[in-house]
Amino acid sequence: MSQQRTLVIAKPDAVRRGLVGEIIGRIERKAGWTLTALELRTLDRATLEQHYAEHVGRDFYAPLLEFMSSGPSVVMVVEGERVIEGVRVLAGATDPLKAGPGSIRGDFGTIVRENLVHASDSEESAEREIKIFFPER
Ligand code: RTP
Ligand code: MG
Repeated sequence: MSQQRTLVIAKPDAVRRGLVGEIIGRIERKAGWTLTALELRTLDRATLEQHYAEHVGRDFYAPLLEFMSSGPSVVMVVEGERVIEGVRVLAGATDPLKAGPGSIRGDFGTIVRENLVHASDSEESAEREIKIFFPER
């Protein structure tokens, strides 16, 4: 057993396109995974600067923050067996055209930036990111 927790964001494009139910449904149906926090929230710049600190200086950083603050997101914590790698697999590759069919990005995305979902990429990132969005946990 490898119980983990991860931070997942259904990004503003997912909310605008009515794909939140689809995304949450795929997560919920995985054996042994549980949603332990969930909030609809328009992310402010200060929060996003912390969250995307690793990308400061990249050419996509400014447009990424603009996009991520462009409307409400659904921010969640999901707990369960191998959930960190598991949600990354459900999401698919960063570029939706390179994400396999059956993945969220592969099935619904075309644009690299507007790729529907964020998921923590390691235990360290998950703990860091959960603290940013749900400091009480
Ligand atoms: P995420 O952090 O959102 O789960 O996605 P990721 O690990 O697959 O991708 P990452 O490299 O961490 O990039 C963060 C987000 O920035 C946007 N991006 N745009 N070349 C580009 O225009 C570009 N590259 C990345 C995407 O929204 C990506 O998810
Ligand atoms: Mg990332």
